[in-house]
Amino acid sequence: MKWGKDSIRGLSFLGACADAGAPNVLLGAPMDYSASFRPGSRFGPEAIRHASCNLEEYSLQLEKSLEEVRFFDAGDLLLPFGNVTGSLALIEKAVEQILAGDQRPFVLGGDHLVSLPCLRACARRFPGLKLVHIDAHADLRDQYMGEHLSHATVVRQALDTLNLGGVWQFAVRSATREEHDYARKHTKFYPFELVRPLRQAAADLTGPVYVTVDIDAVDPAFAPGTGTPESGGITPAELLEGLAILGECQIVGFDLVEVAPAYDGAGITAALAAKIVREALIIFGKQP
Ligand SMILES: [Mn+2]
Repeated sequence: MKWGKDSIRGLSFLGACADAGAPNVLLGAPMDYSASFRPGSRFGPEAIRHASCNLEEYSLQLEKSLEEVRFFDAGDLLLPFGNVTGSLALIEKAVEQILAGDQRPFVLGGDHLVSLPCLRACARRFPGLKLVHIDAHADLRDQYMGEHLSHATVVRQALDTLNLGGVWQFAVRSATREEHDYARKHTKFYPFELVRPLRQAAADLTGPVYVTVDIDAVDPAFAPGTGTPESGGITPAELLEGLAILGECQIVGFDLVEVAPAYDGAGITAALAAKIVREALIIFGKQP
């Protein structure tokens, strides 16, 4: 597909360049029809881009600037509303195209199910791909209300259908008993925390790694604009520190999902999300 023809160009993220061949590509996947509680994350990418206007390109924490990272903002995909499998197929095709150009995808959800097609494309290109999952929820259900394709099943689907080199889960504080049992058997499961266990796990994260961040990993006090808020979460500072630790690893794809701006009148969730995206681009972005 040709960017701008099959995708909508709206406001671009801070510091984006006009070169579609840039080494990094930001892409919105505004699908929220698998959300189990409050929908609205389809408006996440737009709100994150808008909030990015308030940021400096320079990161004081990283002592690096977004100006040192070339990235193209491909806008939001036009998805067939209500059609889950059709939307997932389009997202997968778009990410596949980014990877085929030797570019790195940075995807903005949408609900968490958008990570599945991103992972499918990345796992095909990078055999043995490892997954780092930062989320309040385990997302390990076999099905939700009879559906295997749901934002509550995404990590389970990835484990069941892709040949991954392992899944590391951090900051989880909500699961069913079945999910908890499954996590103990099949994932590297580090509930409640991020920084301390990630420091220890980073040495095992060799080879290509995909990072998915659900904004609800952060406490709803800092990120209320999300579909399934869960109290007792990590702080924004902890999440940003975690991303910096992951900078030691070979990150081949990244997504940030579940920002639903309608539940946050002050826009603090989108402000945080924009900062997470800026830091992720600086930390994981391929240099030209
Ligand atoms: Mn979640």
